[in-house]
Amino acid sequence: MFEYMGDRISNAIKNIKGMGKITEENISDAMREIRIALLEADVNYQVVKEFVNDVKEKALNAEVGKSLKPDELFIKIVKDELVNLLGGDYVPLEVNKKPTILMLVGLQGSGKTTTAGKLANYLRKKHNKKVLLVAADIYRPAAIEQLKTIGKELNINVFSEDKKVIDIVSDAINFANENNNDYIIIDTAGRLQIDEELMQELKDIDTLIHPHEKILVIDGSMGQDAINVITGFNEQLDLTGCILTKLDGNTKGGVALSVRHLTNIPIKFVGNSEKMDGLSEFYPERMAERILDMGDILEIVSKVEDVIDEDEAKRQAIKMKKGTFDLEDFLSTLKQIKKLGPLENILKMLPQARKMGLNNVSIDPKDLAHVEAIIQSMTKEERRKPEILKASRKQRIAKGSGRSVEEVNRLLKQFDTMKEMMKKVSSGNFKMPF
Ligand SMILES: Nc1nc2c(ncn2[C@@H]2O[C@H](COP(=O)(O)OP(=O)(O)O)[C@@H](O)[C@H]2O)c(=O)[nH]1
Ligand SMILES: [Mg+2]
Repeated sequence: MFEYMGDRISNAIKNIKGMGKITEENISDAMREIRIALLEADVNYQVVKEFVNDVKEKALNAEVGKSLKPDELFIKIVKDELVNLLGGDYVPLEVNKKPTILMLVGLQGSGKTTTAGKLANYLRKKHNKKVLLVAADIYRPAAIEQLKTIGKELNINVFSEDKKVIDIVSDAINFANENNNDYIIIDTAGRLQIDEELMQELKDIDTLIHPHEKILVIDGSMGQDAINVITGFNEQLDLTGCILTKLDGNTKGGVALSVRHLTNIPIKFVGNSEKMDGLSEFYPERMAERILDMGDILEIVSKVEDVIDEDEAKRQAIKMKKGTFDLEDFLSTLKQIKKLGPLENILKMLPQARKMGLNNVSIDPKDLAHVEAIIQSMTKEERRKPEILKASRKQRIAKGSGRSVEEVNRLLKQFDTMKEMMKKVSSGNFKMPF
């Protein structure tokens, strides 16, 4: 998402490099590129116009000081304005009531049921909450089944009854109170278009139970129409936030840049895969940095923190520093890395990832599995002291792992290179390649 737009903007800014100061003429090309980039990403026309004007005005009035060169200053202004456009501060989810009630609304197919599961998973993992999912989309039997399947997959309770929606939700609240649930997520029905009947049902639920969060789930790939949908729901329900789904792949994502400015409704999360962990908190600052290819280290850190065993990581870091990191440690690192999910997704978030071509790297999970198989076929002693590996041992390992001797050699060589690099990094002699 946003990659193409980000590249265009970054390129435009590059041209300002080397110029002594910011003048209307110096930045006019960059301003035009930014304007086109935003329009192509399907950002609302009015929003683009205001954004471009704001950046221009700020840039022309800015003092080029000692610390920032004109291009750095300009990029800072663009970044700050992007952050503004994306909504300024991160607006977290209400989590402190007991039970906190969250109602998901939206058109059919926008991703409500999937997002209900993702949120339940997130709340349990991140906030340690005991969540109850409520099946309130009763018009399509398949919808209830879908939520139940998700509940089973996540091992999270799904409340469902053969009653009217209003009765289901009030029974669900009683059930949650009796069962010590901290959080209730109501998966409501959607329509292809906003209609009276749907709105009335949602308003009835709202009046009866006053959910703490009323979140619109919206397909982020649907373009400008999304704004009308958001406004339509908001007029009736006074939304507390929205979640943009399907922002994976090549989605243009311009909606993300228009929502806050046009509707004042905060984006709380974005969905970026069909899987249950495909949900990210929406931090405007991090998003702006990703658009400008400044990377999203904090998101990486938060992912790593979720899955990595901290003590083990510390132990390994110390060994890396000392240069005593061996294949046994490498195997344990590999196992932890695997928990992070596809590596491509992590590489993409590194600073200058696009410049280094890391956004298009594809890593075959099989390669990692082969590496693991090879190391596993070694004895403990061999893992600790790879230098004892001579021809006959290598042959045994190749046989045991079903790989070739060449592959065993390649792995050993890569491991040596990696060890060398670690030493450099920890001794401070390592320079990033840009
Ligand atoms: N790629 C992708 N697909 C999603 C995402 N969220 C939902 N989907 C898919 O969109 C389709 C509709 O989702 P569903 O939750 O049933 O929508 P609902 O009708 O609003 O409940 C399903 O095939 C989901 O797997 C997302 O963030 N990314
Ligand atoms: Mg559904």
